[in-house]
Amino acid sequence: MALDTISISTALRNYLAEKALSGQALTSGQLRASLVEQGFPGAELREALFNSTQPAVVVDNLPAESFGRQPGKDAAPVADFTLRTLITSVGLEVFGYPQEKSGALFHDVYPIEGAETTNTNAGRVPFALHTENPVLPRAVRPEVLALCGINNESGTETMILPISRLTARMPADVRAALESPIFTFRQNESFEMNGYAIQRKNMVILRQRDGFDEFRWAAAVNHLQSTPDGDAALNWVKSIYEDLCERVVLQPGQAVIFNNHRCIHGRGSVQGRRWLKRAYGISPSPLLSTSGLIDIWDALAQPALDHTF
Ligand SMILES: O=C(O)CCC(=O)C(=O)O
Ligand SMILES: [Fe+2]
Repeated sequence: MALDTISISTALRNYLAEKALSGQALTSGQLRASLVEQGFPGAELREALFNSTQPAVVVDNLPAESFGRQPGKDAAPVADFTLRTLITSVGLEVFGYPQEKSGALFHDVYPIEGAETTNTNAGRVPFALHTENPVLPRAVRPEVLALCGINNESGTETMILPISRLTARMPADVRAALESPIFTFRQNESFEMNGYAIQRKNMVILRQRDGFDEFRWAAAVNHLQSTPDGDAALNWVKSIYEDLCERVVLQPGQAVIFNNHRCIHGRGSVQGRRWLKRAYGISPSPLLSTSGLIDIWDALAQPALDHTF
């Protein structure tokens, strides 16, 4: 089985390329309305992401970023606009955190010198399957992630596993353990918290919501010790997840968008040049500032949020 792919029309691609470079500042509402008018398949994407057991879609025939740009040095306005288009088209807002990448809304993903052997998106060694920002409460975790290819000379695979595929094979005792509040999460290294580190104890990894299984999974190294049953359940997941996942080599003009509560994702090794752009999407919320930021300190201090998942 491969991931579903939606290929947009060439007329739409040309429209997006022109808008991306027009310098026109559109609100989300204006952009959404113009996408509907142009026939962008936002409703189809939304249906897949929120109402199906395969909540990950590859979008093809998007405008490609111009050649010769360098990650970390040059802007990538076409890729940024593509990500904004995808996320806006499904009714969500692009957002970031002041404590991650200085509040950037669009993140450069490429191998960084000195980080080659880290289990992060800046590494070259395989990056284990994970949920994005699992240490944070659900209300401020990305609901969807979108990744857009700029250069993938290294032919690196992005791996995506819909959780329903995992739970369909899961023994009852593993499920019971993953639904027990016995797991600890800690923050990703990409967060800058004045030297503090967030750790969240007594959390479950798996639960049902709105009729779908949701998963909260740190890349292998970020789960601190659990109980023996918990550790056995973690090992069961790790023994099977790579065999079950889908793999896509994102090329220029291709993107993938997926539900971050209902999929885990990761990446193969990076041997040559590679550059993706990444953005997070979330439903409109009072926690979101007008510039699209969610302050982690504020979110963690909110007594009204559900901090249990
Ligand atoms: O590079 C990729 O394909 C995915 C990396 C990743 O997990 C991320 O940037 O969140
Ligand atoms: Fe990730």
